[in-house]
Amino acid sequence: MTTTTLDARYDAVHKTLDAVGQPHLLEHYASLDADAQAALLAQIEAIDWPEVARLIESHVKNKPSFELAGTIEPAPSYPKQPADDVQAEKYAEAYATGEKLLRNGKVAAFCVAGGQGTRLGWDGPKGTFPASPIREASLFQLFAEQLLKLRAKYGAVVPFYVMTSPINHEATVTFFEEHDFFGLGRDDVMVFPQAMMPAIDMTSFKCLLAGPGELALSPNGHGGSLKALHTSGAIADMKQRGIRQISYLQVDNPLVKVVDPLFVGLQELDDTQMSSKMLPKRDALEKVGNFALVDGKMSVIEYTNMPDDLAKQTDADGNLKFNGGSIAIHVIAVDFVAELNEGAQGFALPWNRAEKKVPYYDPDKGETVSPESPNAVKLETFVFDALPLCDGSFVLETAREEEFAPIKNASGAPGSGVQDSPDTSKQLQIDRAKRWLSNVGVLCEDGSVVELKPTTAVEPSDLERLDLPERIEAGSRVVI
Ligand code: UD2
Repeated sequence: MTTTTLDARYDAVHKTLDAVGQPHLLEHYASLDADAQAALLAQIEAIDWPEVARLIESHVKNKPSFELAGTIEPAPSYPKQPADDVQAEKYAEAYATGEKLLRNGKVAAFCVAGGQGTRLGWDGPKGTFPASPIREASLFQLFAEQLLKLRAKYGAVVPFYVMTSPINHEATVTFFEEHDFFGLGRDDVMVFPQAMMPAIDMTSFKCLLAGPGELALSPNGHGGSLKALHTSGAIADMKQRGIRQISYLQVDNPLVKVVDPLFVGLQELDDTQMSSKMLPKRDALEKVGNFALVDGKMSVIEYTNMPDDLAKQTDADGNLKFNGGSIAIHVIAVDFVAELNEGAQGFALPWNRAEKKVPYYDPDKGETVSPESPNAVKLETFVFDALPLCDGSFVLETAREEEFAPIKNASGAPGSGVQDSPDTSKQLQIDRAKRWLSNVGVLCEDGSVVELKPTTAVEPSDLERLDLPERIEAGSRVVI
């Protein structure tokens, strides 16, 4: 029975692959045992082959040149601090609205953690990386602790959704299980994998095998989250819980506000569908997306697609014209994701091409070879490309030192100047903790190291009325 089913599946898969010029993927099929055969067929069946064939023509055989068509203007943004009394009133109302949503259990947190984190060189899902300065708490733990604090403050659960990829899914689930879901409760954490795309050889235009019975696959980009939220049942689960807004974060930023009442409340008040946080760029070419209105539509132009001359343009005062950098923090309406997926037309985000070194199976050598230079094209979609599909979207400026301390690159030797590393992130976490404590009168001497647990404070006002030390002495290491 099983064999007949496998045979039937093999025939169907073979036909599909033949039609798109990729039958070599089954070349070693006969040498595999039944389990491996079934696993290979399952991998192949999960892929939209006509789409892959189209993309090979458009994005592999050809390098699509990114064209900035239409009018491109800097996107307006809400300032960090309200500009006048009217705006101050609006911010206060938005904050209160966000808090009400939290109290009524209408907000979910969603972390995209399907990336491969290759730059960091950490052997495991990035969320398991020890990120905090003293406790070495993992990124997942730091986010979970914020959620516990929000639960304590508002008396309602903020469910946590985590997107993995098939590559790190099991390791992520095991990590949460080993840590007893950090006290959040298994029922309020949902971990689901995103879809994958095959890596395509740059010269033969064939999809690569990682082994005789395995495709070389990689996650389809965080844009894949908008489909995965639907196919995994996460959106249905959110609807059932009455969730209205999704607070979207990347896995790499320990200073992110997992839910910001002001941000969520503004989206509710403005009745927008997907909105973003931004900070002024460090310099014209900082590796963050650029907010722009393209033909009047809110967009992010990724740094890799932003022409240098446009990035460097200045206004009459000599300030960068496109100074709004995206830090990949969004609030997304549940209804928007549902509409995208349930709409009669379906939806598609543009694909991005990246040339990468992808290990591949060499049948002559009978082994997997690691190339020394890029040999393959990987294809990804980006979540921010959903912004132009929105009916309404705003940008909220935020303070870099308060909300952005990403961990992207392995720390260099002291003095090497590597940015966005565990070392730079820890320093930013310490600096913020000291700033918050100083504001409530704690004297933090130079040379002290302080870690503020998210269960103690998710914002400065949480420290008021706490029993805190008067002074933290130089040389001491204190967790509060
Ligand atoms: C991202 C943004 C950049 C800026 C910066 C801020 C993109 C393309 N660029 O740059 O504009 O906002 O962050 O820190 O996003 N991920 C998945 N599945 C995937 C690929 C990525 O879940 O298939 C997750 C990944 O786990 C991480 C996040 O997306 O949480 C960002 O991925 P990245 O490291 O590729 O993005 P980066 O740092 O180049």
